Order: sequence, then structure tokens, then C-alpha cells
Amino acid sequence: MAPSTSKRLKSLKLSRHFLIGNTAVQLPHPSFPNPPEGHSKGWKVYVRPLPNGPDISTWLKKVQFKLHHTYADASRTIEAPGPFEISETGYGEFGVEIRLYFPPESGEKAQYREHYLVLGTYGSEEQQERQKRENFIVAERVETIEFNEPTADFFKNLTSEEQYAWLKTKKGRGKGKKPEMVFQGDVPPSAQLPEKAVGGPVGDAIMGMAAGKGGVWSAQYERQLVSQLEASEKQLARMIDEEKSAVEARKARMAELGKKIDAKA
Ligand code: SLL
Repeated sequence: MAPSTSKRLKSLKLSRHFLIGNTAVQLPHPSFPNPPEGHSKGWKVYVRPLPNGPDISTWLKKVQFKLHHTYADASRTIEAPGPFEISETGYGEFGVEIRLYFPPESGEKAQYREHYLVLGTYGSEEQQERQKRENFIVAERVETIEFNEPTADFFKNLTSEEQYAWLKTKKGRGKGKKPEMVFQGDVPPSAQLPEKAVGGPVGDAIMGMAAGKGGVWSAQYERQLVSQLEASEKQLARMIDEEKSAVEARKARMAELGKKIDAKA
């Protein structure tokens, strides 16, 4: 039998946002010393967390980037904790094939994404002027990944506090004072906690876990649980009412029988 921790949590859906994109510079550039002959651009392609978002290596085990076949060793793999990025030089744009792999406890199959490298300036005249002036191009987008009915283990990781640890830096506050944990840029992390359950009851397993050690509540999750508890309460009240009427009916029937027996006696 499969271990209970790999059980999938029904009616639950979690999603995560992250970034896929590339940066590019015109060569020569100090970040890309001694490029091969004919290479006019330096670039990076990456899969990254949102600024101040949770650590993506919570759910991302490795990323395979497949480059254009003109590159030697076109298939490049980066394992967690990353950074999940490839730095290269070249002369032309092409579609990078990106495969996202998830941890074994997730039971999730790899997912495919594509990012077409942008190496030239783009956008409005103003934008293009700025890109030229700064010799820096960023072409990225927010991606979403959805985990339907995650396993109990995976759910635990996706709701743990640890995924925010990378945002915290130690900041000393003068002599003798304890270093304090502060968030990067003093901006609290954007919480990406469980999405609401898509109908149906939430099992004891989830409730036990969320209320237990290290579980993180989201307002949405809490609302969901509260409304479920309210629904259960209503149902119980209904059942009690029904039971009461049944008792009344039985009493009446017994009284009726009692009368008949008295009459016969
Ligand atoms: C283009 N269709 O011509 C594309 C092909 C090829 C990219 C882009 C050099 C690799 C290397 C390179 O940039 N390949 O020499 O290692 O625009």
C-alpha cells in the first residue's frame, strides 16, 4: 500500500506564480569576457521567483533548458536550489525549450514551457532608447503553475514557512542588540498560500495539517474552513430537529397504542 503521506488531497488546488524570461546585452560587455568570434550578444535565460515571492525550489526540483542546436551541449540542466538560469553568448534569437521537474513526493509529471529569446530592443521608441542607453534588455513574463489535488507531503512543503526564508536577511541593530529578521526591501512577502478548495468537503487530513506544526493559514483558506464548519453546524441543527420530530412522533404513536391497550382491558 502507498504511504498515507502520498495520498492526494481531494478538492484542493494550489497555484504558484513565477517568472520566465531573459536579459540581454550588446557585446563587448564586462559580464561576458572573451566571447567567441561572431557572438554579438550576451544573454541569460531563467526561471525565477517573483520579487518577494516564495522560494520556487519548494516545488521546483530541476529545470532543463534546451538551447538552439548550434550550441555545443544544447541541453543544460540546473538542479534545485538553483539559480535556475543559463548564461550564454551568441548571435541570434531562438526558442528555448524549458522543462520544469517537480520533487518526487509531488507525484507530478514534468511540464513544458517555451521562451523565445529577445536579444534586440523592443517596445516604444522611448523604451528602445532606454534599452540602448543602458545596454540592457529584459523580456520576461509571469507564469502560473497549478497543482491539482496535491499529495499531502507536497501540500505540506507548499504551505511551509521555509519558502519565505530566502527573503529574510539578518540586520544588526547596534551593539548588544539581537539581530532582527527583516524582509528584503522592507516589503513583506506576497503570500501565495492555498487557493480556495473547489467545492466539496476538506478532509480531516488537511485540517489536521493546517492547524498543526508549521501550517500556514491564508485568509481565504480560513474563510473556507469557517464556512465549512458553519455548513456542518447547520446540518447538525437540521439533523437534531429531525430527530426531535421523530421522538415526538414515536411518543404520539406510543400514546396511541397505550390508549388502545387501555380500551381492550
Ligand atoms: C537566427 N534562427 O539565425 C536563428 C538561429 C542561432 C543561435 C540562432 C550561436 C551558437 C554558438 C548562436 O547564437 N546560435 O555559436 O555556439 O537568428
